[in-house]
Amino acid sequence: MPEFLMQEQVEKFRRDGYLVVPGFLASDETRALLARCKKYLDDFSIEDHPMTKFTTGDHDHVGDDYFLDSGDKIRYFLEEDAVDKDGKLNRDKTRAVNKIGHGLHELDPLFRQVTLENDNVKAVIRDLKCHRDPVALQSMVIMKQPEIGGEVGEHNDSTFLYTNPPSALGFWIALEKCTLHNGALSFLPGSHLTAPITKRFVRLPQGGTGFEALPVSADSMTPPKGEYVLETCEPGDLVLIHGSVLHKSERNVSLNTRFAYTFHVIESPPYAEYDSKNWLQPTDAMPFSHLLDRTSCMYH
Ligand SMILES: O=C(O)CCC(=O)C(=O)O
Repeated sequence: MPEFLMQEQVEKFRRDGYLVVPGFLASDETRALLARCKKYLDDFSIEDHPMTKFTTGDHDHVGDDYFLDSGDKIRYFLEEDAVDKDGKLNRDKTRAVNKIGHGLHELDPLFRQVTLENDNVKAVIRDLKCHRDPVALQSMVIMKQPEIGGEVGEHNDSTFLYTNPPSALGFWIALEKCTLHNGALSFLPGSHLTAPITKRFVRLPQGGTGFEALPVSADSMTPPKGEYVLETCEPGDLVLIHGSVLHKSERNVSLNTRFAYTFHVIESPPYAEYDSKNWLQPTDAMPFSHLLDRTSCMYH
């Protein structure tokens, strides 16, 4: 018997590659996280910022140290359309940040509490039975600012958080209402079973980041079938995202923000290998935190 999810939810996750879990966080927890995000925006010092942008598009160069060294820090990445050609913000800083990452789950007590210290997170991981010794490796708040919140193109998360074999699992929690107009997530159900991981996001030897092709056998290249399903969410809803499922989100064309908190979990050695090519590297001071107590890893 699952501990937190219902059996039908576990089966739905296995079939579709994602699952919406309504009301995962209580409304006071959700409100506290949202208030914390707003405090980060108020405290943001734009004067010290290298104007780094982050996009998951193939052609954008995102390889600067501000991004690559953000795994054990709390750093700010700007919406592309918030920065003029001369590098100046064209709006208030609190409406210019696209995301904050990638060490919130380690460094901020509130985010730590809902991530590493959350018994429901641990129970969900045990329920899904995808990992034996899972670690949390990154976290972000994604803001999707009004009118300019950038689209996130079709992708799967194991491309960006690659292990061999692939093992990424995303926890994505709506902190505000997510609608058709402000960039709710949409998914291609079942694509985690048919779409292979064809490339991985790596640190390039010459500096910066790029994509490296992965060997994929011709017979595993089934073009994904079906249609994208939009998943609108209420504040506090959790979306579990299998690392291989294709998903995306559209540009925020509304006047509302769309704040969400997300963190990712991967399997650890000897069950999966995480190598030095990955853009995100653990540091001695901040290794990836194990989520389950090691004796309970034998649970599976
Ligand atoms: O929050 C979004 O709009 C996109 C999130 C996403 O695709 C991800 O976390 O993999």
